[in-house]
Amino acid sequence: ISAMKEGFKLLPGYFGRAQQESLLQDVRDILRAAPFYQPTMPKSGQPMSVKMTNAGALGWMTDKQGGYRYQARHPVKNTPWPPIPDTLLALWDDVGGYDAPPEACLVNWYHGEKSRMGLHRDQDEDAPDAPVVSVSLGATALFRLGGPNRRDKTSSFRLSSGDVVVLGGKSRDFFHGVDRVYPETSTLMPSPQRINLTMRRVTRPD
Ligand code: MD5
Ligand code: FE
Repeated sequence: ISAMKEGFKLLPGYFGRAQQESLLQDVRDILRAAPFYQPTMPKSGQPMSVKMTNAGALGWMTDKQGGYRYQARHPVKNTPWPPIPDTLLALWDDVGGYDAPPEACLVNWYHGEKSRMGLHRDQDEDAPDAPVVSVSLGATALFRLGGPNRRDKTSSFRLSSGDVVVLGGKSRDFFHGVDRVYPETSTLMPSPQRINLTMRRVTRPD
């Protein structure tokens, strides 16, 4: 691992099968209160190939009119997001190394072989010193991590069901994306579905 990737941590198989199933049930509970919605890109209105929902006091969202932002309510139901599951709060405490709790848990649903996420940076948070903690469930994904500039060299690796990624330090600001999900790589959900849970601190703690 290069010095550039300092603060990036991959914890393969952090969650075993039983815990993955329990987390998937937590996601189903989130979906009852906050179903997946179709995010669209700012200005163009282009639909993303990933569907999203959130848990926590704040949820990340995007639409044509409002652009990227955090808000306290589901964009379709206009109800507060459900709470972040205890298992994920415990994960944050275990690996986050940050005093304040996460405020947002974004749920990304890769629901077909065409689902991907283009190279981007996570820059909508006001607590840049806080890490990002993510959990992968279901189909294996090809993940790409670059540097602080879009043109920086990238390295790719696979994220499998149960893997945890912690982005802290400099890597917190690095370009990253998901190039593809591989079919028939997990029996947790019908192929080729992948769910990524990403916890973030959004506001600066007092
Ligand atoms: C995913 N999600 O698998 C990806 C990667 C997102 C997002 O990028 O913004 O929802 S999850 C791992 C991750 C998250 C944030 C930053 C970095 C990796 N990173 O800088 O490498 O759905
Ligand atoms: Fe991201």
